[in-house]
Amino acid sequence: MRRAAEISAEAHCRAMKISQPGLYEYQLQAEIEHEFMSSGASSPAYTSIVGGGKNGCILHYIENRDRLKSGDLVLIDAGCEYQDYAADISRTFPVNGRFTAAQAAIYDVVLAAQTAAIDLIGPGLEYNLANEATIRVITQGLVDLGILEGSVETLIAEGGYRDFYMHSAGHWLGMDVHDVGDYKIDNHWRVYEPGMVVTVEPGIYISPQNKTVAAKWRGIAVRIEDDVLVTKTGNEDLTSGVPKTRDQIELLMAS
Ligand SMILES: [Mn+2]
Repeated sequence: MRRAAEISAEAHCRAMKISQPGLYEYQLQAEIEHEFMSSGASSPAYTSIVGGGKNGCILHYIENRDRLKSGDLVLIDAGCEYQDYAADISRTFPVNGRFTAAQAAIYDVVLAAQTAAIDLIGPGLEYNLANEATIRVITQGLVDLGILEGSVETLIAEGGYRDFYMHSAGHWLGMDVHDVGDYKIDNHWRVYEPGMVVTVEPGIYISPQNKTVAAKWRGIAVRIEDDVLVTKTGNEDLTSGVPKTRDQIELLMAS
């Protein structure tokens, strides 16, 4: 799994470095999958998602046939299968290498949510704490940006964030990308044990048709996903080989 994660991280770096306006989404897919298999992976672990601009709002977008535009983000969810084990990484970066102010604001909320969630993964901690952390940080962030209105507590209790964050924070990862294993036992959240691997993948998706938000936000989609191993003392991010802060991404893309 460590090797599957390394290869997949390297492939995402390759996509960032080669990205430019005018390429087709499938051309980034080709770069990613070339990197997988030339590094010894047998195949992608699932159909690669490469969504430029508003296509990132479509959660399982696999057409990958549109042209990438300057000023848009591109959301890539792709991981390889190596010796029967899967990796699963998402990164979102600007097609032209520079985040706009609106994209940066959304990006930083998603990254803060992911960081908060990873901090809550470790032996003895309940599975759902990380998910709850992503909901809290994303809801607070959307309120701070004026995208949601009202009290954070009420928006969380009533699911007011779900127009923008409509999936949960992750899943077990192993020989299958959505690996076998219970999330609850006897109606109680499972507790992490060393050796488990889980994905952490919060996102914010602002529909291009959403007239309740200012025009500058519409069509922005960001997901950040890493593969996290539970260790005896905490956790280890197996996919840290691909940058995820805005500065790191812009630096890599400029190189
Ligand atoms: Mn995933």
